[in-house]
Amino acid sequence: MRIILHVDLDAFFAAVEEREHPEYKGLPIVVGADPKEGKGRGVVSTANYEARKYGIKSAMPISKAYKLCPNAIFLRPNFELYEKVSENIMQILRQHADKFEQVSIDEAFLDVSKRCKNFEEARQLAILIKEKIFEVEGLTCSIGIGPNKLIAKLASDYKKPDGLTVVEEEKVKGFLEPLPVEALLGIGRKTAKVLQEMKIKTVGELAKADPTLLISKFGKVGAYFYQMAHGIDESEVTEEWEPKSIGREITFEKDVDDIKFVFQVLDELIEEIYKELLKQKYFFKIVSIKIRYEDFETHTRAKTNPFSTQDVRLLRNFVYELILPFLQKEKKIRLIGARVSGLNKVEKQRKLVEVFK
Ligand code: TTP
Ligand code: MG
Repeated sequence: MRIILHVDLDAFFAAVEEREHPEYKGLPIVVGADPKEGKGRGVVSTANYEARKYGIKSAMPISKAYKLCPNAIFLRPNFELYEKVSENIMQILRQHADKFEQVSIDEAFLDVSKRCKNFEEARQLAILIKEKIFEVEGLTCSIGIGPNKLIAKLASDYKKPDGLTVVEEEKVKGFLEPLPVEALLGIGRKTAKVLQEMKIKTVGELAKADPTLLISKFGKVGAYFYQMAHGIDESEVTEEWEPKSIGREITFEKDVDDIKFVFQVLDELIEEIYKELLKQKYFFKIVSIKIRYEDFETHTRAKTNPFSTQDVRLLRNFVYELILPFLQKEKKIRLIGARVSGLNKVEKQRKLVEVFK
């Protein structure tokens, strides 16, 4: 039997700001782009729970957030600080896991199957972890405990903020049944709508659906939906996650349709990424791009190079190649970004070549 914890910090960026500014306590806080009195561009990174009462949430246009609550405290994100806080917390978490996997800046899985004999011991460990995080960083988190990553993640989401939800193997079915299908990873609004047409609204209903019908409707992922609905997830907690990536993105002051200008800005972003790579002495393997149109339709694409490199021409070629198909639309562009990941301190391939020379 496996015992997995999923830890997710509460309103992370906003909670850090609240800690840094005790004078904001109890007030709605929105971290994100400058609202410029409702005319601002860009989006909300996150909002504290007070601000969420007004309907403000992550990824919403900042102008809409301003409309919903003009009196909220609007702050620009301080990524350096959040990254430092995140590092400290991940270090605490790592110490309490047999296997550890950081999933994002404020989220991690801990496999504790060896160190905890049963779910009760895991619950005690989770309480201890919550206390430590609060003691060291003054922040709260929500923890889910389950027999696999899927259930642990759903459980941490179940009660927020400052939640602790334990779902033992025998309780999985009852826990999943009433959840809306959108709670499952990969089921967004579009898929949920198709499912609804099939009279499937809850995970329990999804579990009872005919799997061949799901596959005929959704292809391979249909089988995956069916598995998730039954609480099946064999994936391991893996430590291979590459925490570092270097990226830059920009939201234009005005939506843009001048392709030449887009390439100019892209070149600047690439140059900045390249400088940062040299500064931090990293070699990359993966290049990704992001583009958002005026109607908020957003796309990301990535391409992996077979070896680690620091070659700025390769970086530029990859970015161009990835972004090109998205520049041939009628729509104006609101945001573009580029990122390198799969970072390494050594240029593996070249070392090998040198050995064989
Ligand atoms: P989340 O864990 O998704 O959100 P949260 O921690 O703010 O709130 P919750 O209590 O619901 O967990 O994301 C972690 C941080 O990542 C969040 O504080 C800000 C950042 N983020 C963005 O910048 N943009 C986004 O769209 C999302 C979802 C998060
Ligand atoms: Mg969070």
